[in-house]
Amino acid sequence: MTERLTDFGAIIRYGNLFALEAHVSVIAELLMYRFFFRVCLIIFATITLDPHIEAGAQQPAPARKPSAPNARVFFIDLKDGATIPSKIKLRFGVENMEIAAAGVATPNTGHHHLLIDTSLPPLDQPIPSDFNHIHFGGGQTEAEITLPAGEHTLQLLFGDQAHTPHQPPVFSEVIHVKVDPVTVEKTRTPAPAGASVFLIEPADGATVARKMTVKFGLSGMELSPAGTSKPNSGHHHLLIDAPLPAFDREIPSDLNHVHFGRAQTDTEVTLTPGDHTLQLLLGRTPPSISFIRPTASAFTRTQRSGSACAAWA
Ligand SMILES: [Cu+2]
Repeated sequence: MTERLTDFGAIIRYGNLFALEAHVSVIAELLMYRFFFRVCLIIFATITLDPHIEAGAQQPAPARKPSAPNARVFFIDLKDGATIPSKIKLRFGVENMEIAAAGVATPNTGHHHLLIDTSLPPLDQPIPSDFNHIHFGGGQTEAEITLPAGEHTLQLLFGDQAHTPHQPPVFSEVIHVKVDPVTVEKTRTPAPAGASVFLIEPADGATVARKMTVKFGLSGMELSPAGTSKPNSGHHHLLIDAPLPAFDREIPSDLNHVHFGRAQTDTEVTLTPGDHTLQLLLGRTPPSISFIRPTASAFTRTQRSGSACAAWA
């Protein structure tokens, strides 16, 4: 800071010398303001932080209750690395201690706390209560939770009647889970009345070439690429030999559910000889959500006779 202040002096002095006074003093002024602002900010931050530092330092650690020898808590039927549905019922186990509701001061008892996507809190303090630290102060041993798609960690931490971990603390191993996006419920956007999607090509019952072009039609709505949030719009999904998927879930993405997220209106499909079904389903993608009312076209049956090497219509 001192160095910078000297610099300001230099700028101002030399500024005068080179008759650039006005210009330089504006810069100097701006720099001064910046310096002043920074000093204010530091002072402000110190004032703001201080009470917290003091509060943390002065909070007396509550007396911790002893845990029973070999006490342990664990998830029942949940393995580390498991892929789980978005909504899941978790069951909590405890061994060598008993469950008691919060406030009940019986020795060798406590209640479960579920830690979601967080590490162990300070063990000599009451366990925080928020979205990441869920208390089961009623003595519950199971809970239904809903997690967003993706990877998460789950851990159990036992707490006494005052929500403070025992001494030594009793906690489970960290369980890593992956939530399958297909199981995440989606809020659906209403489709305008009369909107429909349909296959322009091929016709229902047509015998087609093994490799053929499928053309998609849409009326009463507009096409928009995946990820855009234009109202009354969506993109095509071609269902090949697949029934309609659940409408309140993300449309699966695999060989039987082909997404046309760039708002394409046709595609080339290669089918094995035999009977197949093709169906269109209009959908939207996150963040603007997945499905609209099923405006799926009628099934189009395409056929290919078993005889090989012929020219297909
Ligand atoms: Cu608690």
